Amino acid sequence: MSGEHPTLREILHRLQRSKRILIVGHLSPDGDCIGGAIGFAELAEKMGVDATIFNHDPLPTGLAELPGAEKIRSGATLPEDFPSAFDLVVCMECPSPDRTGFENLHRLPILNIDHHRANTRYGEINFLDEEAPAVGEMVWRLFNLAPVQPSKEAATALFAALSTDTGDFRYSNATGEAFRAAAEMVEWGAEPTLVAELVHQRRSEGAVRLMGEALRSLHLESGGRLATIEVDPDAFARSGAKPADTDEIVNLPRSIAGVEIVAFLKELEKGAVRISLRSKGKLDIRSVAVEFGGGGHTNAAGCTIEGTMSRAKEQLLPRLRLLLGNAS
Ligand SMILES: [Mn+2]
Repeated sequence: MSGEHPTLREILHRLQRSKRILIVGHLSPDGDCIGGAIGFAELAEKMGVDATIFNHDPLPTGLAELPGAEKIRSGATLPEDFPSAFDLVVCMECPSPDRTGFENLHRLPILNIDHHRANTRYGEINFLDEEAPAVGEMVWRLFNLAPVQPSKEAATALFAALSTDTGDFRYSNATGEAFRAAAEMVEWGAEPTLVAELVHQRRSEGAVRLMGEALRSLHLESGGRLATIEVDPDAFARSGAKPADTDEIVNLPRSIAGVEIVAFLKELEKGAVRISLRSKGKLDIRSVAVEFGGGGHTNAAGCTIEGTMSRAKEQLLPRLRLLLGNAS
């Protein structure tokens, strides 16, 4: 087994040597980690391996209705029969083990599946590809080689992974390969319309009202190239939104002509500001997130800054202006 760059065949062989695997996604699971996990679980089951999906955090509204998601369990601590009932852990798009929210995963061998650039290679096997548009696409590749056929359910889950991570095939990672994968998933029975409904038409009233609260804070600067938008605990209280109801807010300023960078600042409790960053084109927003202890991708990244909202902006905005300055 080559730990450095395992082949798809080596990964399938390692899976086949297992009897019961535990698949774990990252905190605040998203479409890619959920869809990738559902797809991988079916691949394992069809190869005769029992699979359990267990996340630290519950599924977001909408994606919780994805066929297959009903099998996903969640909890603050690992299942009681861990590690004895399992012989392999599969981490689905976790750049480091702590992103799972669990400790002690290392009591079992780990298969580490990820497409983040800064993955710490913590697995016995590291199936890593930073060029991959989604981990769902990486699972699709495994299915293509495996002697089993994915069901309509697995195909839809993998399509959900791919379409959410490519922003409905709008981001720069929507490569020819991504479209080829999507085409095959649809041929396997994936339902793009269902996925679009679950992703875009399952918001709570509070989530939409929170968008209104956030839009009132919208601020443009640097000649309209940099947009900030924010929500604080009062905005959550007024709108009736939950902490997870913020997915779409960072995208609102992105629709404005001329905006190249968006910073969405979310203060859930006094003293810490969670920041989602988005950029267009070659602007590497991840480089800024990393400076504040965060991570992500070239055009989508995040970090947390301790302190008040105004203090967070004082630290963050000069760095974003610098990134824009270097690009112009
Ligand atoms: Mn992903």
